[in-house]
Amino acid sequence: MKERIKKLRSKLDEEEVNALLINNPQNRQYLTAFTGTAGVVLISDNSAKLITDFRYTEQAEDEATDFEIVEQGDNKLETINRLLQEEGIEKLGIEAQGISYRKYLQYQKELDVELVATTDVVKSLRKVKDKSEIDKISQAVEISDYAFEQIQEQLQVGAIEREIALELEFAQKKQGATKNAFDFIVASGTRGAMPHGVASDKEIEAGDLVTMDFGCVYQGYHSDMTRTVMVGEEPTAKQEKIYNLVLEAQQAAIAAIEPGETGAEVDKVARDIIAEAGYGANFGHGLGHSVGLEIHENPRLSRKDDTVLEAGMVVTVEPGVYIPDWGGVRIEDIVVVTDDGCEILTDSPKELLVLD
Ligand SMILES: [Mn+2]
Repeated sequence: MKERIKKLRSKLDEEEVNALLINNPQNRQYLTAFTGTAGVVLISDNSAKLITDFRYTEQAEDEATDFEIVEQGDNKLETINRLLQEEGIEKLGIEAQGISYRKYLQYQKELDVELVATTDVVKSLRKVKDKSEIDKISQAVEISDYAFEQIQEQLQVGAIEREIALELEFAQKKQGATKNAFDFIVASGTRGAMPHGVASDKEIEAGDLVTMDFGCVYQGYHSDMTRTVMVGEEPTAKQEKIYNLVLEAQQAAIAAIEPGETGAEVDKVARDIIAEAGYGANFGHGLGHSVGLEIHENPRLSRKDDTVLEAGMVVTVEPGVYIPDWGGVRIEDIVVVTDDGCEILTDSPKELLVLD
């Protein structure tokens, strides 16, 4: 954590503030290693403090070993104000996205400092993951791979989408996941045309393509994967064609990922392949997003993101084709950008599985 504190301190001048107050829960965990759910971080040139309440002080002492733990009194803002005055802080950076407008008004009233809104200061540090973060993401991905292997036996004609989602959750939690990464998508048959069709009461029918998009949280870090499989029957020519098109686009995009490329350039590789086949209008979302302490982080692999990729960034690659009244296909892996390309963390097979 010392390295992260140091990097953040180097931003104080840039932001023209004497100290930063961090409210965002993921930023708090990133900086301190504290996994409790309440507390604010105060970082200046001379100190690194974690202010939390009575319920958490012991846990904070254990986890946030590079921080001075301050137990807040009955009035948290009074405690913060006292710390600011002790250090002679005049300009305090606050996270524009970390607090509500109501809180902002309270800060204005109770803190005797000038407040300076900052944007994405900690988040910009989080874009490139270090080894310990990549290890945790890899573990989360491994848990999801395990769940995908387990679910194949239950993916059969007559299974209910919601049951499949529940079994995926059970398999992941049994392997050590603490939470679901999001509401799982299990979309079969024509429902597959909805990119975000969360699991419903629909029964899976023979000849359905079934898209499952799921993930878990392991030690704070997320996995995210999508596989589309056939159930009950061999694929029709069109099902096979669309599947292979999405797979080709996905593999080409992965092959294009390396430091120096932008998110927009990588998105274009997949998008051009799908568009040339005549399905450009059926791929209506970005190619991928970063993952870490949050499920959707920046940079994105998207037409709108010109961020240059760097080694250590961890992104999903998830092209899809969605055809109304027919169905859809999406295939998603997580990759980590390396010095000369990328490494695919997701290990599940990608050829079209026919399950029965
Ligand atoms: Mn995703």
